[in-house]
Amino acid sequence: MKTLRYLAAAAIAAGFMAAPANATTFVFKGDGLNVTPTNVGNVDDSCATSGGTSNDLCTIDDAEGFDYSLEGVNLNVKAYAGVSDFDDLSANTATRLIQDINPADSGLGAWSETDSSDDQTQFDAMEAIRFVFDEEQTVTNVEFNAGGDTNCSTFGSEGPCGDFDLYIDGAFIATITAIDNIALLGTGMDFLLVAVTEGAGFTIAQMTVGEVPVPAALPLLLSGLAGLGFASRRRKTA
Ligand SMILES: [Ca+2]
Ligand SMILES: [Ca+2]
Ligand SMILES: [Ca+2]
Repeated sequence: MKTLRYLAAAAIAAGFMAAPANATTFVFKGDGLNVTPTNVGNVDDSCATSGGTSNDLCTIDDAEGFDYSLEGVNLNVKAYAGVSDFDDLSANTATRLIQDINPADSGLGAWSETDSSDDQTQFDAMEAIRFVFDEEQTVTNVEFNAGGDTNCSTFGSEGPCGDFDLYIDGAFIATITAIDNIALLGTGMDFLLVAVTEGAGFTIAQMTVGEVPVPAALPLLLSGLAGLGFASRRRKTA
């Protein structure tokens, strides 16, 4: 039994030590920009002339959202308005997603307000952003901005970033305060962030994703455990 515990602890430790394989950083903001939508037929670049700024990109069919592809990682992003939880997501609640490229310190946002006093590009209360990957990913180093408040800490017309409800693969995880950089968001295929703070909001500037780490030593350890089990059975029956 002592050996089994030791091997199990080693397997867990190996899992924690393994770095995410194939880390890929999507930069949506203008500063360091490395992705624009691949479904170019759904890109409205004229949203720049209706209150946006040059180079901004908006969805035409909001329910389709924007597709991104980088280093073999495929991602679909959608924005929603008037939602309180995961069950409210539908084509009816989809809203215009903007990749706000200018100014350079913004990012992905929801452009849905009729209230012109609010920052239109940010995820304000009951607006949501959903990231769906084509395979399971661990999402790390998510950078948030709020207009001129790039560190999410200053109270004012464009900040702070406020809180959001996090759902991963449809399950509620926690209510989280958006800060400049969240080191680890979680692991899954489907990440939904529902903004909950009235009058505060955020854009998603960038994020790093990696395949879920599988420790190289784990299969070997498991075969070792199976071997021990076999050996102990043989001793019992002998
Ligand atoms: Ca803009
Ligand atoms: Ca908004
Ligand atoms: Ca920031």
